[in-house]
Amino acid sequence: MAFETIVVEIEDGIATITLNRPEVLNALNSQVFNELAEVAANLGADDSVRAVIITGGDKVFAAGADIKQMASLGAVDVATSVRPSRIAFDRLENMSKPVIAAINGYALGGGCELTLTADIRIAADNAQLGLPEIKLGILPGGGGTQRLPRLIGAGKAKELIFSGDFINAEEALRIGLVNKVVPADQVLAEAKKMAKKFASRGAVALSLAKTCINEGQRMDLEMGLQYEHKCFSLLFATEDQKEGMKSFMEKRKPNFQGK
Ligand code: CO8
Repeated sequence: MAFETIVVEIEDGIATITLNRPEVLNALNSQVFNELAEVAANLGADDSVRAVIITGGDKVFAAGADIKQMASLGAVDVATSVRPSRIAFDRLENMSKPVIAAINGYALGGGCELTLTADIRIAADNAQLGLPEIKLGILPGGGGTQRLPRLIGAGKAKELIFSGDFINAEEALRIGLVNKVVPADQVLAEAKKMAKKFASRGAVALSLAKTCINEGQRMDLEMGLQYEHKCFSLLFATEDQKEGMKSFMEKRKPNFQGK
């Protein structure tokens, strides 16, 4: 997979997508979104890929959408143009495998919103996260007003969005915006360790668990419980369920095949 604004590496079933516009702190322009949308489709369809990591490298995750590209747009341009960011973000969020954001340095605006499409966020102790769009006279239009309150609650989300303030990794951990904070030089290693653990689990069960959680957030409790019950029942048609329970009774590790 050859791209210009991202680098994609696959090793032992774990794909790592690295944003690659260091000269502008990985600002996300339409080319980045198009490439992310394409790679998300490719990796989503590749059964040999069991988990995906998205990172900006060891200095910065992403300082937001590309302000220079947005500055001259009119309302009609924004409203009517195909939203490659929406396609990219939806595909990443709905990928049937775990996605982990490994965050070093700034994750701001669209960069922070990109991390919200991931299932798990691991931050460096030097990370700074925030949604500073308000200071540019706009709002977080990459899902920030929707995904952030669902993750951390409306009150904290409003504080971050109304102020535009950055918060450090420790505060991000405290409010549940990130799952884990580690020293800056260990972020990618920690993400790979977690990805490897997820990849060792039953892929169908993990994928359905992700779907239950994601779809459940769009349903009321009763619908969500019914949906969960259908997914739970379905898993009893898989070889992984037979293997998982057999291995327990035989006191050995399961050997899941993802089917
Ligand atoms: N867009 C374009 N260029 C950027 C961006 C950006 N978001 N951020 C940094 N750059 C560029 C700078 O212009 C600079 O380039 P140059 O050397 O040519 O002047 C280079 O990157 C280095 O940046 P700084 O010199 O500013 O570096 P500092 O270390 O002094 O400051 C900061 C780092 C604090 C991160 C600062 O660069 C900054 O405030 N950046 C903008 C942060 C921001 O406001 N982000 C939100 C953008 S709007 C947005 O994301 C909307 C998303 C919703 C719609 C899109 C869907 C996803």
